[in-house]
Formats: sequence, C-alpha cells, structure tokens
Amino acid sequence: MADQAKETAAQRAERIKREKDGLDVFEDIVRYSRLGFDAIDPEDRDRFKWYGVYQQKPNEGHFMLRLRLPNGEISASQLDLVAELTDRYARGYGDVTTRQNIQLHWLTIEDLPDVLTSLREAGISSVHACGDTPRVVVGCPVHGADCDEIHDARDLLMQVNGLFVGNREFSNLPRKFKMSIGGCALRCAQPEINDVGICAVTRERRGGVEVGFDLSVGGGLSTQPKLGVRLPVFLRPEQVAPTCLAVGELFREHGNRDKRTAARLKFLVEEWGGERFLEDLQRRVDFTFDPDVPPVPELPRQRDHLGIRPQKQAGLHYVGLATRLGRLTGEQMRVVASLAREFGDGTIRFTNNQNVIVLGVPTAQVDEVVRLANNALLPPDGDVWQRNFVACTGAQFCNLAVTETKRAPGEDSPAEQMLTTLQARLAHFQHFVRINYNGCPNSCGQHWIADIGLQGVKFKDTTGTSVEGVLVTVAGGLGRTSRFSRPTGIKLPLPVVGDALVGLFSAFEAQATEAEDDLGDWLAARSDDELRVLLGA
Ligand code: SRM
Ligand code: SF4
Repeated sequence: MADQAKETAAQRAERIKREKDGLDVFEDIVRYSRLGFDAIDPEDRDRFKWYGVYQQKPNEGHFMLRLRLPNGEISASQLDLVAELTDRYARGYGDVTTRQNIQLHWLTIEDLPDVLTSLREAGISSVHACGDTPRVVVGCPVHGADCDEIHDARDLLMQVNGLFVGNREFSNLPRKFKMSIGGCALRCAQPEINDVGICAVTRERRGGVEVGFDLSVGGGLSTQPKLGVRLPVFLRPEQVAPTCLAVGELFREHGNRDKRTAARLKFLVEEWGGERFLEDLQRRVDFTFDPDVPPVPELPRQRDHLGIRPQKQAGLHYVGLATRLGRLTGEQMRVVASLAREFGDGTIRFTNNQNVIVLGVPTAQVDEVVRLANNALLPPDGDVWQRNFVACTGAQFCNLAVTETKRAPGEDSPAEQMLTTLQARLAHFQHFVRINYNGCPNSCGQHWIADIGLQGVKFKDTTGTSVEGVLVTVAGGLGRTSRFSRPTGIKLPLPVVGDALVGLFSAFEAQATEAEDDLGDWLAARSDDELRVLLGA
C-alpha cells in the first residue's frame, strides 16, 4: 500500500477508487447508519459520492444528497415522494440545480438508508450523481413537446444515461464526465459546456432533409472554461450511444490521473487536438464517421423554454415556472406535482436555469395552472429577473465556497437582496438578461455564460478591511456569439451589488434604442473603466 501520508490528492483519489468501487459502498452506508457518524471511514465517505451523497458544510454530521434526473425529468408521484422526504429529513426545502437535478441537504447518516431505499423503490436514482463518474445526462426539458424541435432526443438520452449509470466499466473515471443530448433548435441543453455535447442538426439531402446529431467534446467551465471542440462528424441517431461510450472509454484510458486539476476531458482534447481525438474515437466504433457536417446554425441568445407555450400535440401547452433562486419548499414541490397530475400529463422537467416545466396541460386548464402556480410563488412567466437569476449553493452548505449566495426560502441572503432590489427598482425591464452568481470560481452556477457573472471573492475594501463581495464578469453567453464572460477586475462588496446592477442596467436602458437591443453586445462594448463608473465601484 502507498505511503498515505505522502500521497498527492490525485494519488489518494485514484487509490480510493482502485481499492473499492464506489458502487459497493451502499452496504457501508447501511452499516454506518447503525454505528453513527463518527464511525465513518473518511475514504468510504468519499465513496458515498457514487450514491450522490456528499458531506455538507459545516461538517457536523449532515449530508447533501443529489438525485439523478436525466433530462431533468420526474413524475408527479416521484416529486410527491421527494417533497415528503424534504419535509421529513431536509428541513423543508431542496434545490433545483444547474444540471436539472434536485438536491436535498441536512440528511444524517441514520436517514440515508431510508431515503435512498424509498427513492430507489420509486424509480429515482442517485447513482453516479457525484464522484469521478458519468454524471446525469442533461437535455431539453421540452423534448417531445416543443413545436420547433428538430428531433425528440429524449429516448436517446435515456438510452445513453442507462448505458452509463451504475456501469462498473465507467465507475472509475479520471474525473467527473458530463454529457448533454438535446433535440431542440435552441440547443438549450448547452452542449458547448459539456464534456460531450450532442445536439440535433439537419442537412440537405437529395429528396429532402436528413436529421442527425452534431458532436462536440471537451467543453466545461470551472476556473478554466473551454468551449467544446466541434468534431467533423454527422451522427445518425443509432450512432449516438456507441459514440458516447467510445468517448467515455477514451477518457477512462487517456484522461490525466496524476493531477486532479488537469484531469477533465477538456485538457485531453486541448492536448491532442480534435483531429487526433477523432482518429482515436474512430478506432473504437464499428462504423465510419460521416464527415459531411452542416454549417452551425444561427442560434438565439435566449435559449430557455419558460413561459406558456403550445405543444406540438394539438390542444396541449407546457407551462414553465420560475423558482426563486432554485430553492423549492416541500410544499412548492407538492404544488408542482399536483399541477402536473391534475392538469398536465404527469410529466415535470427541471431546467438548467433552476426552473421547472409542467407538460401536457390542455388549453382550457392553462389559466387555472397559472393561478395556482402564482399562488405558490412560482410565476409562470416570471419577470426577467427571477426567471434568469441563477445562484449556486454557496457558503451555507458548500465546502469550497468563498461567499454566501442563498439561504432557506424566506430568509435574507446576498442573492435574495440582489434579486429583490432588481425586481423592486427595475420592474419594467424587458430586455433579455442572464445573471449567474457563484460563491467561488468553480462556476457551478455557470457565471462564465452570463451577461453578468458574479463570482464570490474576499477582498480588502478602501479602508483595508477584508469584506465578502463579488468579482464582476460581463458579456458571456452561448448562442449567437458563444463567448465566456470577461473578468473586469471590478470587485463589489455584497451589500452594494443590487444597487450597482440597477445603475448599470438603467444606463443600458437609457442608451438602448430598441427593445431588441442586445444587452450582451452593449456590455461587451463597454471598457472596464466605463463599467466601473456605471457600477459605482
Ligand atoms: Fe459543482 C463541486 C454544487 C454544477 C463545477 N459543486 C461542487 C460541490 C460538490 C462542492 C462541495 O464540495 O461542496 C458543490 C456542492 C454544494 C452543495 O452542497 O450543494 C457543487 N455544482 C453544484 C450545483 C448544486 C450548483 C447549483 O446550485 O446548481 C450543481 C449540481 C449539478 C448537478 O445536479 O449535477 C453544480 N458544478 C456544476 C457545474 C455546471 C454544469 O455542470 O453545467 C459546473 C461547471 C461545469 C464543469 O463541470 O466544467 C460545476 N463543481 C464544479 C467544480 C469544478 C470542476 C472542475 O473541473 O474543476 C467543483 C469542484 C471539484 O469538482 O473539484 C464542483
Ligand atoms: Fe460551491 Fe463554488 Fe460550486 Fe458555488 S461555484 S456550489 S461555491 S463549488
């Protein structure tokens, strides 16, 4: 056995994975639930992640549980169960995540066997939701319903998810591995920032149009954001699953296992380049990749599906509801479940903006759904602020956070203050805007792709006092022009951020000539010095 005292973080992580597959830790969770928190071997605690269980901060015996909801999908009865568990074990609230999942906090080791077993019996998995594993496959939350969709890729997504989840062949990857498979024309599933990004495309063919899939690899955010590299391949639907498996194998075999910070697929793609990557991939599949790819289409900047929209099925609508900062009480979960069951077709899907969509609502029932959703503080259209303000977990629970972001529903927090200020002072604002707030540089809240990215930092103010604040980044976005937000160097103490943003957006409004004027372009054209003045920094 290695000298554990001298191990690097990567050596430790690799040894822990080699010595026991995280998938074998369930029995230990049951055993520790009888022995108590203090008996937990720290290495087993690391393996708990393979069941979506993560030690929460402060480390006083509580855990976070991340569910695995491929395509963000959950049924009404499943959400009822999650609501019940939320109230019984998680102090009454949970989070919708930027990968369309639900997370609960405050679970104890004693609670875990009951919670995990109840979820499993209801068909909800948390397997491979955390750890060095194939994470949940994200997708378009209106797969199968969107009138403009290119291809309903839901079944394909579920097939790929099923091939990876709980598969021991992929249970020891060098690092987390994230896939996105989407069929909508908006590419709302953000293929550009996933390790594997697959989205539906069409190309002209004699006699008509052929539907296939585009493939990009090595996208990701974190401290070193990279856009996925588009490979010159046109995938037929039946080639998607074998291609995903091949990328997973390639990553497993060639990903960097010596340095955690260089282990993600994006670094391998960067080192090899697309050409070599594709050559290796070609050797792993039993078909020849078709290089005839269509041009990248013009993509809009706003790529979500919130609001009330007709479905491709005549007489049905889907209704998107805006959460407040991604936090849902058990009661709100029950309302969403009952809306889906009583008025919709029972399907609920979470979005990567931490919102939720109820599908299959007959036209005649839409008004009632809107009324009940508003009563539950889940406005169907949401104003621009609530709909597009994303906040990661932050210091309340996160081990890596530098600053606080949000707190329990109804409690004051920096994100709540910012959102309330914007809603109160710029209620009329109509332009598309995306604000993403992270408690640290890891970008779980995706600040790199926001118009306004807020990254939690500690810094010294003008009096030399250390304060909590944000570093402002601007003009990021996916779509028409994919670009990461630009760090401005401007740091604002948390209490002034809301007012500072009001000043900035008011200046934009004063200069914008048309409702369609683009905030992202305007921000991109402002120098850091100009922004500093507009933000009052
Ligand atoms: Fe994340 C680690 C929360 C999406 C990049 N992330 C963490 C931990 C586990 C840190 C910790 O030790 O506590 C956070 C758990 C806090 C808690 O108790 O909730 C955490 N990440 C989240 C969530 C809940 C943020 C949210 O509020 O929505 C998201 C859960 C997604 C899910 O359901 O699976 C979440 N994390 C992301 C994303 C966004 C995405 O995937 O599109 C990213 C950037 C994309 C990417 O991976 O490149 C992201 N999280 C990270 C990183 C940096 C990874 C890296 O490559 O360097 C870490 C730290 C690490 O892994 O070492 C991290
Ligand atoms: Fe935690 Fe940082 Fe991720 Fe926020 S961005 S959840 S603070 S690791």
